[in-house]
Amino acid sequence: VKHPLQNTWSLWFFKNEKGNQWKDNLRLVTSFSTVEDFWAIYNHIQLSSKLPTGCDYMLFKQGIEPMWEDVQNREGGRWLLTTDKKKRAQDLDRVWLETLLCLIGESFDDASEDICGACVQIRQKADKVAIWTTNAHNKDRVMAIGRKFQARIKLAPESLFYQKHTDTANSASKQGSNKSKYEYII
Ligand code: M7G
Repeated sequence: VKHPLQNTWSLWFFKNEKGNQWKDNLRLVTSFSTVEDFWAIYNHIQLSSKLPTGCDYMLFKQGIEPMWEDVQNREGGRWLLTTDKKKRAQDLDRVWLETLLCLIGESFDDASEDICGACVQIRQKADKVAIWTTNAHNKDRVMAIGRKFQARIKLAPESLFYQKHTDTANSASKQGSNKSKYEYII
């Protein structure tokens, strides 16, 4: 008999095909709701560190699309971890797996309700791992999630920032402005 998870989770994949709209490059891979199905999928897909530049994996609760526009994300934000390229080989896959286990294991106590999902993004300059939460104003839950996340991934404290999706979207649309605004820092 399989061991049920508290939530059903959907795995998404993003591949940067130039000329397409961002949403057209996003694919729902599969959904799962047991521990055994999680490992079957995890063991079947490519490790993050082996993906080409520009690709993302996203793991979101079923029913929440991995985009700012989803009603569950609109008021939310993300704890963002930017990983040192030099340490990628040793850190990225470990950090992403730990992130996945935090999510499916509901590791954030009551604050687990605020979890929407998580992403890993392979980029030229620095890879990113982020946990998305549903409401940037739920400060207690946001902080509880951030602290737990930091403790679980065991990385340097200065590297974790929380950013509202509205601020991420704004700074993305303003050309030349790469100033990032952060709500919370651990
Ligand atoms: P990114 O892939 O999150 O980071 O965003 P990157 O700059 O390191 O590659 C790149 C671009 O993808 C953004 O500037 C947006 O144009 C688009 N994009 C990313 N996200 C997460 C969304 C989203 O949730 N909704 C929409 N409409 N576009 C997005």
